[in-house]
Amino acid sequence: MYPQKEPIALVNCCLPPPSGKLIGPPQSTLYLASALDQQGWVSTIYDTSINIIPAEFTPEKLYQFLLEIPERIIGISLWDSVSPKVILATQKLKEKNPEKIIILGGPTASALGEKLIAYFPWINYIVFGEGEEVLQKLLSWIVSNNRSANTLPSRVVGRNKGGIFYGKADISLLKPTQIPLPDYSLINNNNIKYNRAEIITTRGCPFNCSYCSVNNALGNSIRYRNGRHFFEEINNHIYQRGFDFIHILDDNFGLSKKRFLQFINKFSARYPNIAWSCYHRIIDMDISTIDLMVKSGCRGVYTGIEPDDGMKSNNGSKIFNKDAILERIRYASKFMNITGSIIWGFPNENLTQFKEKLELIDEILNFENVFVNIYQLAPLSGTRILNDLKNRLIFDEERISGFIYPPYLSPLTADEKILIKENPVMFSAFYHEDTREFDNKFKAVNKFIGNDKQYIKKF
Ligand code: B12
Repeated sequence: MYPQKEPIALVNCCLPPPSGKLIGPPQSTLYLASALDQQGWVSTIYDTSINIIPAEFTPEKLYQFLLEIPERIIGISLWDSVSPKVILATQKLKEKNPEKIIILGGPTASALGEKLIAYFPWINYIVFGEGEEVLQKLLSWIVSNNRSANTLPSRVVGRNKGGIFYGKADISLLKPTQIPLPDYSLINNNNIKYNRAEIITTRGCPFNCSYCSVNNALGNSIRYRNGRHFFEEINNHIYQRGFDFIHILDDNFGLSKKRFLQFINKFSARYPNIAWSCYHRIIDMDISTIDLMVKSGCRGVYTGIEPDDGMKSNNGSKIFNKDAILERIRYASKFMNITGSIIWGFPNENLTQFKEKLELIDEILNFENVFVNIYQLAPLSGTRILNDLKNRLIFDEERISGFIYPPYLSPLTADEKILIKENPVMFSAFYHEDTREFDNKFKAVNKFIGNDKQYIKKF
């Protein structure tokens, strides 16, 4: 018999970054571990991104990694980029150790839900959405003697001998201030490997961009943490962990202008010698906002240069507001790094719009301190664009988006390719649109960037 509250493993199954890249502790598993800790559950965080090197990241290596985990219950954060590896590695793990209990959560688990259990019967539970409260309820349920669907949270799907069952107990979204602060003592001796302090000050996104999958896990509305709550976290990074740079992970930190300006004022008053960076829509960064950002220590902005940043044309499709984008990047890049990402390969993007994107990149790269990523569209699970494309997707290992599977990683194994080909619904992010227009664009991009799947250029 297992005692009540047995230890649990939390695995951040993230693609390992290339060497030299800045990396922060995984927020997802850290939040989960901190919430579990408050309820008396002991968890250990395992992170593939710091313990496996990119060139060795194969399903077999992941299996070996999971095999060494002593805990019986293993919760894994699932992302599209790693899902073939996780599926193959957990299958092997369950063959070797059938008593292991596999729980999948995170972006891909939230998007695919019960399909994962139906297709891959060695997976025991799927958790949809935020896990802080749900996971401890699921764990209590697993170790209890009274296991009825009525007492299982409705955001859990499970498998037993009778097939798939759904939790029925109501559970609501957490208010951000109810969520315990990430407790960095829980990453123990791995602390040394994480070289960037990161925070996220919101949960969810009010938009529904066709290519983005954030709403699946965190909801289609935005919930803000209050300043007191997240400044306490910033304080810990600076005074307990010794960081002098804070990277803010919110998808669009400037969404509420009022809140953004409050942050800038408070930050510069409290920490005159600490720098920060964030994700921000470039179109919302007018000159006076940029000045305030710079004054408060902002040294980097990551921004999507997307059709969504443009204005509507007469026929309703999105076009670039090119001059406004250029003006903002020209000015901001005098004071900070600007990393722009452009996605190409939208089905409704005509060749003229596509060429405009390439020309814009050329112009942006004339400025100093500018980096550009050119990404092939990856139809992520649970996205609107996948819904549009689902009947005309094709898998070609030479044309996998570098967004989802960068070229510095170990090539996909034969097993992974078979799995992906057999299950387009589950692994759509590795596919692309099967049209001549896509091929033409693919060739044009390769000509432009010189055959480099993940293009990053700095002047
Ligand atoms: C930080 C970040 C990264 C970091 C990774 C940090 C890490 N985990 O090690 C870096 C920069 C390396 C990165 C890379 C990539 N990312 Co990224 N990233 C983010 C970002 C901005 C924040 C993630 C975060 O910390 N969120 C806050 C936490 C609290 O939320 P959460 O992670 O969803 O976790 C909660 C729940 O999902 C759930 N949960 C999560 N795991 C588990 C596990 C269990 C067992 C349970 C029960 C519950 C559970 O509970 C958590 C707490 O409530 C998100 C966008 C976003 N706002 O979330 C994109 C996002 C997660 N990334 C995304 C993508 C596509 C990528 C890349 C594939 C592509 C790229 N080039 O960016 C790579 C590949 C990474 C990989 N894992 O293989 C997509 C995921 C899509 C998908 N379905 O896979 C997102 C949603 C962005 C988007 N716009 O679509 N990313």
